[in-house]
Amino acid sequence: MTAATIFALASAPGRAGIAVVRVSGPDAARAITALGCAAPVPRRAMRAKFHDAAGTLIDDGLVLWFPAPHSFTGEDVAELHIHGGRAVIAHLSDTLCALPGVRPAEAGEFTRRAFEHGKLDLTQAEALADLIDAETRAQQRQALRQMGGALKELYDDWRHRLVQALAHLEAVIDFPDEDLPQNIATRLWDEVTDLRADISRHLDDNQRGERTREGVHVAIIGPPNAGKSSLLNALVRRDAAIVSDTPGTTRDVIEVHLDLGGYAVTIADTAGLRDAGDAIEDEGIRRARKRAREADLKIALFDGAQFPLLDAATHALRDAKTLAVVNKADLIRDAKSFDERDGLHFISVKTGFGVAEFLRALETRVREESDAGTGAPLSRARHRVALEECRDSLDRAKAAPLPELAAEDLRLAARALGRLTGRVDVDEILDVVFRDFCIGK
Ligand SMILES: Nc1nc2c(ncn2[C@@H]2O[C@H](COP(=O)(O)OP(=O)(O)OP(=O)(O)O)[C@@H](O)[C@H]2O)c(=O)[nH]1
Ligand SMILES: [Mg+2]
Repeated sequence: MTAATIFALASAPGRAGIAVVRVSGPDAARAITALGCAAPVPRRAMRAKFHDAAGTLIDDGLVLWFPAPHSFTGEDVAELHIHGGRAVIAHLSDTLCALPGVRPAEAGEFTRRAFEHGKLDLTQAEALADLIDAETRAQQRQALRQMGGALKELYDDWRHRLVQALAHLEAVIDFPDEDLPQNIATRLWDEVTDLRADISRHLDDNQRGERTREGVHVAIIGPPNAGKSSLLNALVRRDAAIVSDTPGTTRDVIEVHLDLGGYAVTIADTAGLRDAGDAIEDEGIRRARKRAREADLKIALFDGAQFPLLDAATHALRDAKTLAVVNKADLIRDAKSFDERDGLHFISVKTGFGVAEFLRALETRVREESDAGTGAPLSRARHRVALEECRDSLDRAKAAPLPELAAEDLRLAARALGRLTGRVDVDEILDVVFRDFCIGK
């Protein structure tokens, strides 16, 4: 059965200057002819008047023709540029839908076809989705790098090395009496050990890629009335959280998203830490502590009205992932206190004192938690799971009592890598065997 020809609005829905409708599949050429367009020159924007079956004008626009296989999907693709009005888009969609063999595309179907035609692998397809969702520069950068094949090349290379090692092991098993190169077993296990080390290093990246993609989680914690909600509002420049001089104002976790120096950050304002004795506030404080535990970074906010006293419960939560800040610096008379003592940042949300410097420090920490800007960090939990499975299989292979069992584990390891890029085939193992050693003649 031949594939259906699919079409969809490729630009965002709604009113716009221009809308782009993409058509892909074996009937794409017939579809544009049916719309009344002359045969277009490949990859050239051509002026076109689109008509429906009754000959009524739909719109005056452009058509771009990408014949297979040199198109995004690998099939014949036409891009129809029309005016972005609802009536025009609906008229064109209805006309296309009425053509035989043509139907609306399902979600992700163009990319799926591109994958099926080998135009991109799974990591590139994921990167394309990430690029469309990217809201910050760092997310954009990471998605572009991955779309360019950074992860694909890395995983394909590992898989190639593994398949090679497996082929050599199969040779040792199947042809023990043949004239195999010397030390072949030692060499293949050295290669497996090296590969395992490479995978471990990649996994052990402190989840930078995932953080860039999903955002760095920052929790603001501190005693009641320190100005946590005021700081949150200042960061997002709007009244996201209620501020009042009543201690215990914030009870639930309040989350806001912001772009900090190009990095996606989720900041959580939490209930002030104290022995409240009030069931609702206690629950809020339990949530605050939970959020503090789960956060990538913490801002421990102390109340400058109490300074030099630092709240003990907050102080106890300070660790390497904490930026310690004293707010209400405007109430501190002794300006000498502001010397960077104890790693404390002094700010006043009220007057703006020290806030810009603190933001820069926060930005630096967020950058450190995210993608370092080079290399190809793994960006999804799916990658992590598959790589951990691969590493476990390699460990089992190394510990296996029989070469046959080791080979099975290496096969599982290769399959885990194959799942990452969406390529799982076994014939190539045989190919390598016969290319490397002319066994059996
Ligand atoms: N003088 C001074 N007052 C401030 C400053 N920042 C906040 N405040 C005041 O401190 C009080 C408490 O502020 P909030 O932001 O509600 O404090 P919070 O830490 O969220 O308090 P809880 O939600 O109760 O835990 C409010 O009256 C703010 O106006 C500051 O820099 N200087
Ligand atoms: Mg608050």
